[in-house]
Amino acid sequence: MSTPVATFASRPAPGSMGAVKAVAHQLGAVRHDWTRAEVKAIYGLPLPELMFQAQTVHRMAFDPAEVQISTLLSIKTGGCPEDCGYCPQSAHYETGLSASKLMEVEEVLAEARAAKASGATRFCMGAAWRSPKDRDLDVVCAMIEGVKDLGLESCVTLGMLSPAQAIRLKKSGLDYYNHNVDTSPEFYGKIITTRTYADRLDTLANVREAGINVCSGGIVGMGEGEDDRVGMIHALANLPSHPESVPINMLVQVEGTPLKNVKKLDPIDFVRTVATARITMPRSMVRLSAGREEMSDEMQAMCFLAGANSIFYGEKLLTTPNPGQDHDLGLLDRLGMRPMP
Ligand code: SAM
Ligand code: DTB
Ligand code: SF4
Repeated sequence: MSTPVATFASRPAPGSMGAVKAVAHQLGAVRHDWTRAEVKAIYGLPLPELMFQAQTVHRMAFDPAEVQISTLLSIKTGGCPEDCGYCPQSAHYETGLSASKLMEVEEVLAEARAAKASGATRFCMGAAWRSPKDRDLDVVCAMIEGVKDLGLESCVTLGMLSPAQAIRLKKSGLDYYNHNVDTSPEFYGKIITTRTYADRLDTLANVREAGINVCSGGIVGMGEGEDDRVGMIHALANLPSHPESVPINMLVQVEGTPLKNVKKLDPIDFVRTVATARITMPRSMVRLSAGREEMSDEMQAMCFLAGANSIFYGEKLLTTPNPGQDHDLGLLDRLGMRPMP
């Protein structure tokens, strides 16, 4: 069967009388040479067309009724030296969060066992570090080994990594490393000043080089424009290999951070971002990540229709609330969807 080619008109900018642009691309083709104009045209398709393309692509690689259930745990909370404007864990802002030191291996494994018992197949551990110290990495490697022994997929997010640190993590059996580009290269400096976009890309290259699967996405609803959401997807989709996992977070506004009270994003723009990620990175897991606590069930359903196929499950993300497990299982049931085995 030949790959379908989509040729449709994208919408003119709202309020403009500009001519519609044609978008022609092979649905489901894995490409790394997307132009920003192509990504923008996809993002701007009439919503029914955008959703149709996203669903077509989704079905080529995945069962659209399945959602992967991941559990998150903050293994080292708060006191982070970085100044990420969205983050409750940055020491630069007064968010009322008390910093704690790295958890004990056994405590973490007890949480992993509980996550498995409640249906998670993936366990992600996050640490509020700029980068890990080598002695901390030894402890994290023991956690990863324990999580793997439970038969769970493992993911960690620990900040910037050197090539040697990435190799050390790979040897412990790590499946995925999460490190988000967060936003477009142009908007990045408005959100974070203590490290650069190039630093982020260097860590992603070190992770890839070590043979670990890459998990990289970003946050929307930070006051960025449409071009920044497009720029973020463009940056991810043009990496030498697509991240195997692409988390799309809606900003969780936290009191005390500079982004508290930024204008809320139109939910439809969130759905467009998810669909654009699905279409441009056809074989990646697209994760509907932070921000679900404030999303309606209907909006989450639209995200699944747009090609999202993973959620974080459990009452807490790293430090902020997430929907309850009963609510999530009820939602999947109402949608006739099911956790990925
Ligand atoms: N310190 C490491 C780092 O930044 O790479 C790992 C932990 S950090 C909390 C992981 C990711 O969580 C960030 O890259 C960001 O995309 C996301 N995140 C943090 N605070 C958030 C918020 N308030 N809303 C949405 N996503 C957030
Ligand atoms: C990602 O992109 N989102 C998750 C995970 N990777 C580590 C983290 C979301 C954190 C939301 C804010 C908090 O709970 O502290
Ligand atoms: Fe630190 Fe990560 Fe939060 Fe940035 S996002 S302040 S690096 S914990």
